[in-house]
Amino acid sequence: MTQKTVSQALFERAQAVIPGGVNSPVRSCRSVGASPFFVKRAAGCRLEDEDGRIYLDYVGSWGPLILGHAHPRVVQAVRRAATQGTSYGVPCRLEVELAEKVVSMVPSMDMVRMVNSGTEATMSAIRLARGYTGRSKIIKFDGCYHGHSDCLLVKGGSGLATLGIPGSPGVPPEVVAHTLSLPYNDLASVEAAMKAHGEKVACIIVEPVAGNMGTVIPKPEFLPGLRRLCDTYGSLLIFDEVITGFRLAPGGAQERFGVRPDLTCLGKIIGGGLPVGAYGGRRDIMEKVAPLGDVYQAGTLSGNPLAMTAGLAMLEELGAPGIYESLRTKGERLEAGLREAARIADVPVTINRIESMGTAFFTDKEVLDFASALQADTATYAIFYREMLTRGVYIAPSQFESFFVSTAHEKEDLDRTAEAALESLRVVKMTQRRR
Ligand code: HOZ
Repeated sequence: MTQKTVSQALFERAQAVIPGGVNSPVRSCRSVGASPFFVKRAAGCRLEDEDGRIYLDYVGSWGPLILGHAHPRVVQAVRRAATQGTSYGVPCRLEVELAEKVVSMVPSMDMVRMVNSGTEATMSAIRLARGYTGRSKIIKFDGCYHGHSDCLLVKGGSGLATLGIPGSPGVPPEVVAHTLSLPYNDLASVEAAMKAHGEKVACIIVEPVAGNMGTVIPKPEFLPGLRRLCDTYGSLLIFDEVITGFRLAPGGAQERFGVRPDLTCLGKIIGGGLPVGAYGGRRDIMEKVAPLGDVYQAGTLSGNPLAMTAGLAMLEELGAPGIYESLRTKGERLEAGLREAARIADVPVTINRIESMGTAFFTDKEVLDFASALQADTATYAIFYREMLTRGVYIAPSQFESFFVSTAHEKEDLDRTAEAALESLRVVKMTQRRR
């Protein structure tokens, strides 16, 4: 009888006291027919599990760790802040400094409010859009995921796509009655919906590059088209830049694509690996937020000094010359390695990548929206995931998530990943032949 690994033993214990043994569903690894490994420590682009196995990490805590794990500057800042107290519940200097930094980096933001997660940011931005416009309807896109607040749990990506859950019990139909979900990248359908309901639409919320149905890149006319339609009908455009913010460029997707939303939601990188979210935008809209205005939103841990200092250290570090060029080059190298591996192993793969994020979909078709993402062969992805893990490379345990390259990934790491991909894809090919 083989002995249980420490991770297996921990997972057993976890399942007795935590639903599914995990605090967020995708990491249960169910959809890839695996069980999770438990992390002991992490540094740079590597994770070490409780059994002493080391993995090259392309999940990066699902996006925040653009500088890799335990970046010395971030660690030092958090350490220093912790000795001064871990939560105040009254304003502190670090909140002002991070807010100033964020407003200076994100092109469309005049003001920003800190919250504790991306979910809180999108939930609050939607409330604000409704409060500001006095309208109820919202438009979102199939396969985009904006966290787990009730009105946004319609045809969502990420865990909903991974587990095949279209919506969620517990969300009353009345709560989502005002949510319209449309195909991503399909401007004609947005035009038609706005023609029918535009005067009642408070906002259009979109991931400017989708990261939660796997990476899906907007067609050139998509984001400018959304901007135009919002202007025509007096609706607000909300960019959910929880993933793309500070990743695609210092000013996120809005800088990369030159389209200005009215409100922006941030998360992940803004917290430097600690739990932070934020929403912000035009001054006249943000002035509707309490205590200036009557749209209520609050939080005991909002503006937490440890989180603020981690975010600030990370954003300052991202200002170093050449960071984004280097991230792009690394992204290109990883993509090229994966493409070559797929070509040699003769496995059809469609790779969507932009800058340092992307997804390899197991399909020979273009992936432009949720419907085409769902055409990908998830059974093959599951084999690929397990084979990569065996070779010490950790990719997202779901076809409907993105990979992230960090500044800590070196050329050698990327090349080793390509080698692991080739070996893994050869196994995939053999399995496909046997099917
Ligand atoms: N939904 C996030 C990924 N897009 C987080 C998943 C997790 O933390 O398990």
